[in-house]
Amino acid sequence: MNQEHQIQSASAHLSQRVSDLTLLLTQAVDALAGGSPDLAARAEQLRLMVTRPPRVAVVGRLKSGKSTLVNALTENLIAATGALECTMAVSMYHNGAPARAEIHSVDGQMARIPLNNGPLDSLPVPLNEVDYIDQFLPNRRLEELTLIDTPGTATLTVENEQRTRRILVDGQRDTRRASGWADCLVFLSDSAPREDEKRFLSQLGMTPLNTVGILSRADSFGSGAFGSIDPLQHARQHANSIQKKLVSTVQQTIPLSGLMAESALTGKVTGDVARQLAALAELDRDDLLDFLEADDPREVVAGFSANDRDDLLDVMGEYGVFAGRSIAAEGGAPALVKWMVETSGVSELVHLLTGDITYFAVLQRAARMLDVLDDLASNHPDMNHIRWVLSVTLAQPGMHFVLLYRSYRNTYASTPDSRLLQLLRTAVTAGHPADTVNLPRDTPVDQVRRAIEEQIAELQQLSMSPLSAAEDEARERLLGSFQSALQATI
Ligand SMILES: Nc1nc2c(ncn2[C@@H]2O[C@H](COP(=O)(O)OP(=O)(O)OP(=O)(O)O)[C@@H](O)[C@H]2O)c(=O)[nH]1
Ligand SMILES: [Mg+2]
Repeated sequence: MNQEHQIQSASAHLSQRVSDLTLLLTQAVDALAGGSPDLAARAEQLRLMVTRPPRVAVVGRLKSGKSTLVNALTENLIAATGALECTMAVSMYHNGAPARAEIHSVDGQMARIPLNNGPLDSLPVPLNEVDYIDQFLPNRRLEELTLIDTPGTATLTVENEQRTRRILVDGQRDTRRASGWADCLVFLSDSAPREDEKRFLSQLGMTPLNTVGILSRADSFGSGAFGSIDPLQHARQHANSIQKKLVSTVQQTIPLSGLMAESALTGKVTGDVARQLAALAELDRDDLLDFLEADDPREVVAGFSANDRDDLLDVMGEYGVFAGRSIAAEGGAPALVKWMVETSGVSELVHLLTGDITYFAVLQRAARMLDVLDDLASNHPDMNHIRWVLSVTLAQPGMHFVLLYRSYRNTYASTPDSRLLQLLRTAVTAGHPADTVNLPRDTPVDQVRRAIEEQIAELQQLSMSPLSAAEDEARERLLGSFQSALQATI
């Protein structure tokens, strides 16, 4: 089997697992609801959590391009960008009709505003009374993913950071808010993340498996469009070096131009834009710089007002103008849009978010659900019913992967440099005995067995060395997992 086939079939078995797990968790919720009226109410929140599309929280520094990315992902101008007050509240984006915003206040009130064209641009209550905003839009991408756009985190904007924390950090501890919990994370940064950002990330309870890093504003990276190195290439190299530093925090770091993706995918790149750009194709570098900087660009290109030029820059950015003009001249708007989507990095992100990340997102929510059940099983008056639900749920074979993932999450939180993490990560995605020991699936079975046996022996040896409580549990789970892989080779 060639490499590509292996990858495809690997993802296919993960998407099957996503459906199996969703069914299993829904059954657990049904069983929980049968307990008492109070449990039924709690079950309702959990049901919303386990049945909705995976929810991606978009977090990052102030003005790092979070809302622009939400627009690019939904191919719709739904998230306000720039300086509006509503960019300072947490907004959740869901698929739904009619298009509307529901503004939830901290006192539990809700105000509904219809959305006709364009994003919500004002708030019906003072910002400091807003808890969060639900926004509904009939949208294909939102059928696959729901999104949480957060106000920028930065020490300069303490209130913004508090609003983000209230939903993403404190909200996690509140089961009445389970339907709002995030299942995975996109973290934007336009340079290497700072210590306070890494600390913030660690408080969100995610793992590197469900966290994607974005090196944002890649089109203006380094010295920008007019520097000696292409900014997108420069960003790609830099993303690789950031990834090396962040390997214990994010699964992958993708360089991205949200601006180019947003413009190309939301219909801003019109025939007029392409024609205007094409008119700049023959300018040399210095003339183009003059054109961009002149008070009156008509001095450089006839018929171009300062407004036209600024509008063009808003749509394309400097790099888009610089590198896109020859493409516009040759192929018009269709070629320009295609180039912008390809260069922006957005396809890579969509592929990741709608692919394997979905599996980790479902594992994350399943692990959360187990936490809730564990907690209720020791604190709720109806604990016998909950213990029954837990025992039936845990006995399902599909839960094996949830328990492995929970072990991964707990080990990551307590011992982030544990060598068991790599083994857990492999075990959680394996769909074939050979996968568990990183061998190709067509490896002779004896060789696979030997590798698994060696792994088991190594794990048994580990009982002699000092391990954290989470590592100890991880070791047990891994032993179980390798033993079943061994059984499966017979
Ligand atoms: N050149 C360039 N500009 C971008 C990019 N993404 C966003 N911007 C611009 O940066 C400004 C801020 O973008 P937003 O998407 O509002 O950023 P944000 O992170 O949501 O900002 P806050 O919510 O206020 O923290 C806007 O003017 C965008 O047009 C990008 O990829 N390249
Ligand atoms: Mg924003």
